[in-house]
Amino acid sequence: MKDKFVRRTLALAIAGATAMAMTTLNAQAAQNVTLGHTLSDSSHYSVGADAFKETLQKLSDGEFKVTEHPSGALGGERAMIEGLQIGTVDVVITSSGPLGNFVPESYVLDLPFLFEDYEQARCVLDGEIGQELLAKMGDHNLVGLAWSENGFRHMTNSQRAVKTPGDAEGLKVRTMENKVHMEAFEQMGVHPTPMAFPEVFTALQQGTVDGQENPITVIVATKFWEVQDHLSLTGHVYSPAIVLGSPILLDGLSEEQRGWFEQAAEASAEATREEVSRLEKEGVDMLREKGMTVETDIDKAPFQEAVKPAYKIYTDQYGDEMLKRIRASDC
Ligand code: EAX
Repeated sequence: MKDKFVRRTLALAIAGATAMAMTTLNAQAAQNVTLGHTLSDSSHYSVGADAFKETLQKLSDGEFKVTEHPSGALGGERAMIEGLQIGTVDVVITSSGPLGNFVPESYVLDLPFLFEDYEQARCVLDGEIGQELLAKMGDHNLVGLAWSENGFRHMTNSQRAVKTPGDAEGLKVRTMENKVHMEAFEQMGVHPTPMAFPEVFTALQQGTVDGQENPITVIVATKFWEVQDHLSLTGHVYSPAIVLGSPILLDGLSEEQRGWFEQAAEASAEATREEVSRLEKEGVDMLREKGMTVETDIDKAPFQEAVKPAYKIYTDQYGDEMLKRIRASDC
């Protein structure tokens, strides 16, 4: 009798322990993927993060679980790219802003007035040139998963309406930590102040800088209307975004698993581009409603002329091969 009781208790205990072990195993099987970006959870990057998450979780049948960290919770874009290299972050959606510091080949994309419209930019990035640049990330301890999108950048400031480079002269403008952008703005006569994105809102609020430049998407998602009165649709540069992965995570995966990450990044880029296109249409009206004055009728020629020396500075340092190929492409 006593024996039977002991045996039953033992059997129950073993069953319980096995169930617990199985639960732990299952929990371990879902590997967490940390995804970071600088924009709010209502932004086009967040739409892209959702698509990444859904696609990866679905393709891997729950083997990977994605946690999104928006609003610069993991730091600015430069810090997050460093995080990918040392493995503290797994996936980052970032503008090309600080990318050239790590992968100089990407600077060509930051040249002002390089692309005429969204169609051309997307076509180049999706084609041979874009794919080649994506593969280059691998030479710099990063994994290029897909080109996504931030949008054409426009200038905002708290001081005055800007219609010509002359109007912008003397303004203190926050730029990304990107030397091609900084040189271009310097040529325009503004005082470029490089700064990580998470610091920008406060810098504008406190008047450390007069203005900044970003696509409609970012101006909307960051509520810059609260600290900026004037918007000029200068469209001075196309701002690509990229979905980057950490080699520390991705190099350890099977080919199949890596394929899931690539497909998730492509789904992310597609969803983001759709959101950019939508906001490009609706965002300007919304910013007007929020009280910004919007200069839509900008003659781009004098801006283009003003930033020309940036091309020479770029080609002197990096050559003109890539630039020529982009210009000669069918896009
Ligand atoms: O990637 O730094 C910037 O202005 C970027 O456009 C922003 O972080 C979104």
